[in-house]
Amino acid sequence: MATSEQIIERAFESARQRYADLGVDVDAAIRRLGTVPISVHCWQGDDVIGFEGREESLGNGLAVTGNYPGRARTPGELREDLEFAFSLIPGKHRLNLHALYGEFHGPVDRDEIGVEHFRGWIDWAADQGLSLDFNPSFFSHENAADGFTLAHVDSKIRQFWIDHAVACRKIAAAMGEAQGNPCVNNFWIPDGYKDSPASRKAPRQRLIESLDQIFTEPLAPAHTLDAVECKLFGIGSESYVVGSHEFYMGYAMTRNKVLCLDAGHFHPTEGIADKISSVLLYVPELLLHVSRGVRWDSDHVVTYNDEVQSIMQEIVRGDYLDRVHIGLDFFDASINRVAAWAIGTRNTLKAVLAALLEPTETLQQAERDGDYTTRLALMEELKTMPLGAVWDYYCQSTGVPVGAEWLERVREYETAVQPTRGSSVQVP
Ligand code: RNT
Ligand code: ZN
Repeated sequence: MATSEQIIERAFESARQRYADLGVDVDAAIRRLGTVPISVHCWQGDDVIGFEGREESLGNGLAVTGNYPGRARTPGELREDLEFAFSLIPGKHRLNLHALYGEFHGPVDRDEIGVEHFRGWIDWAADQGLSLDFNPSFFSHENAADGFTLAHVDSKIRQFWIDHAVACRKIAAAMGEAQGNPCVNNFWIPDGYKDSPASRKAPRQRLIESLDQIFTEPLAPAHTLDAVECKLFGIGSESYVVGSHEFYMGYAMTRNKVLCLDAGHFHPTEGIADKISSVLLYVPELLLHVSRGVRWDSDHVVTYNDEVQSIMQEIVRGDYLDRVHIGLDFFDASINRVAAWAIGTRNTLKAVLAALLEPTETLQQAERDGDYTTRLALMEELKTMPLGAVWDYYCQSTGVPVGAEWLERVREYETAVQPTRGSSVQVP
């Protein structure tokens, strides 16, 4: 009787033949997939709480719902969960840290943080062979309590956040230097109004001034790249967000910054896939926050849906894999948090694989020839090609669980490791 490994291999052999018939080189697609890092966000692991010892819930429009047991409460627990999550995900990826995840050992305000608070993460990442990305944290803090930070009317508050941002750029540069590749440092600034502003202009003028101050010091692009993330609306900023798409599109273009597009930050029926080929005409690189909004920017776990498939198709069809940093941004506390990472990251990678398994040249030639019949027919046939067989083989050959086998591992982990954790916030 054939072993399950042999069954996977046989299915792969026949899938490889089916794709070859369409002119697709499956081995080349798998090799390319192995070079695509996904920047996995640390904050799914603990509901965006971090290690500052705060007890209060999130602020500034971020909302996490659910109370699934086993939340990581210390850097050690978070790393333990991440190591386990990465063991369920094929390929080599990155870890995206927020500033509030430093190891502070006592009260350290956001404007006082330094590389020393991230030494543990840098060492751990080196040990794991992982690279790091970073984010200043402009939320869940008394200086952000009224919904404004870098665009605040009070110059002292603006200065506090400028100092935080400058400190974060130094940390990101140190991470990049240590790992030998740029640490993408993403700026999301929540500032906005719940109700109709009397001046949409003034906060934008203040924000651009604050940002220009923050970015005065040029840092080596080999160490860190600054990214700016736009948003249309949030909880408590329904009527106006200072850092809108137009604001940051212009900012990134004129200041040579990476633009960050979050899949949940636009009108509910607006996707980010169509934007990629436009913005890459004007900005050098893009950062994506692959996420899933359900009716609003709800940050649900990424599923293998049309939106994610279109995003990856656009990246591959446009030959943009080297100019797009693929990051994740979701937080769900109603399911096992490690499973959330596994589901969202595996789906993102599966969508990259599907895009790499398209006969791109054939489709684009048909289009150039005006043969839209072939274009549509092939795109539809591709939907039922044996992607799953190639994905399973990729998982098997990289030594990670095949199919829903990863869920069994999560169940074991859930019984062996996570129950030892209480539910309260613990100061490390
Ligand atoms: C919020 C933004 C932002 C955050 C993280 C925690 O709407 O999407 O990226 O989710 O920085
Ligand atoms: Zn985001």
